[in-house]
Amino acid sequence: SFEFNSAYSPRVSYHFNPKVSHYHYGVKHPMKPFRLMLTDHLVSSYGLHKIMDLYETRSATRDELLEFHSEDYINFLSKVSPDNSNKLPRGTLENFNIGDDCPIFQNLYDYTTLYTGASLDATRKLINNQSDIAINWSGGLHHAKKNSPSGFCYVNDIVLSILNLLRYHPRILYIDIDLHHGDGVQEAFYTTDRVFTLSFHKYNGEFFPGTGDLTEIGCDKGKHFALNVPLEDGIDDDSYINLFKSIVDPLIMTFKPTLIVQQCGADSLGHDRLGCFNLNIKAHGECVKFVKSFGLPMLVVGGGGYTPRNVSRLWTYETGILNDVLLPEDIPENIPFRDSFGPDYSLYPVLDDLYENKNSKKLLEDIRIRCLENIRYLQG
Ligand code: ZL4
Ligand code: CA
Ligand code: ZN
Repeated sequence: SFEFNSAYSPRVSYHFNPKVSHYHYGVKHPMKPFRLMLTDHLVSSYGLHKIMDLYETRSATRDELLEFHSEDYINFLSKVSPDNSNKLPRGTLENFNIGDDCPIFQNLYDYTTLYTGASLDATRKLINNQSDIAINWSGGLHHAKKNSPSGFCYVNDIVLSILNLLRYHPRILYIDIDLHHGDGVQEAFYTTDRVFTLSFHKYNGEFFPGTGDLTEIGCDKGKHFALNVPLEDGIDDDSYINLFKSIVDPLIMTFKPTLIVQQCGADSLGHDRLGCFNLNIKAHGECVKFVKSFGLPMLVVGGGGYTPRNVSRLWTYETGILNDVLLPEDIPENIPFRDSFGPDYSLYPVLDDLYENKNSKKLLEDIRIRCLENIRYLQG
């Protein structure tokens, strides 16, 4: 049902546990784990599951979470429930940043260990050199901190994966194309020169999480090993792709990572419920294709994305890209929930007609120049 693009195909593994899609943050909460089920159905209806190594993933263990998170916080996460949360000592929920963004829901701890287990399984395949590219669309929860959840993220599966990869890889590049700043990952590796963190995001000092200015470049040994690309509303396909390539290319050539972790948050698409960018699915995918073209091992994770039908379209399209196959535009007939993809039934409907592009040519050029200056420091 699809054409292969090239003779060489990387060994791709796909890590998923369908259980992860059955958890609920709350009826009106924008984060819908159900989007992961929709993605999995679309991936398999395109036949992609036949050309990848598929793994039904395990749950992460408590000890694995403790490699980054504090014991107090993990004890709290594993014991708290909607039934006992009102009986905790005063201030406990506030202390752990529990609220509208990060609510206590039924079996919360099991949810966190499931998406984290999938990232750690994917990481293990890369470490054992049994995959060139390992995918976990249920991961990518980049805001979680050592002591607390933040922005819909409870456990930082990315930080935990990178900590494991660092045992075998001297230099890891982290690239985050979620609409939001990858603050949790940046913070965890802010003082090391072995992990370079790069995030593209909406930034005005107010927009969540409030960090990600160009001036945040790392400190101590990690100085110049963090880079932020703050953008205004409405950025379009060409501006984003050009900026992305003109930063990522010299960065890879200079930093020379031995592995790349890419967070592919889908809230940078146009028409996202929480979004303000104008990206089409093909443009987002072009950034993944470009990173892949360097031929380095990759851990690919999901992240944000609040219009479930477009999240599943995007991650299916990107699963195709990572397997070097071009998927036909028409959504296959045999898929459950096919109605979600109407009336166009296209894998990449037009999403770019919504917001005015507030990123002037001059602004983008200034950002590019300042980013390239930062990258030049790496040569020492
Ligand atoms: C909601 O409707 O900007 C949560 C969150 C819950 C349901 C019922 C409660 C209604 C939008 C968001 C009141 C909600 C008030 N419900 C939420 C400063 C804020 C304090 C909380 O993609 N209010 C906080 C987090 C961001 C803030 C974005 C992105 C994650 C990721 C990786 C995290 N928090 C203002 C908002 C709703 C809700 C509606 C919401 N929260 C939108 N943006 C935020 O980077 C996965
Ligand atoms: Ca980002
Ligand atoms: Zn986001």
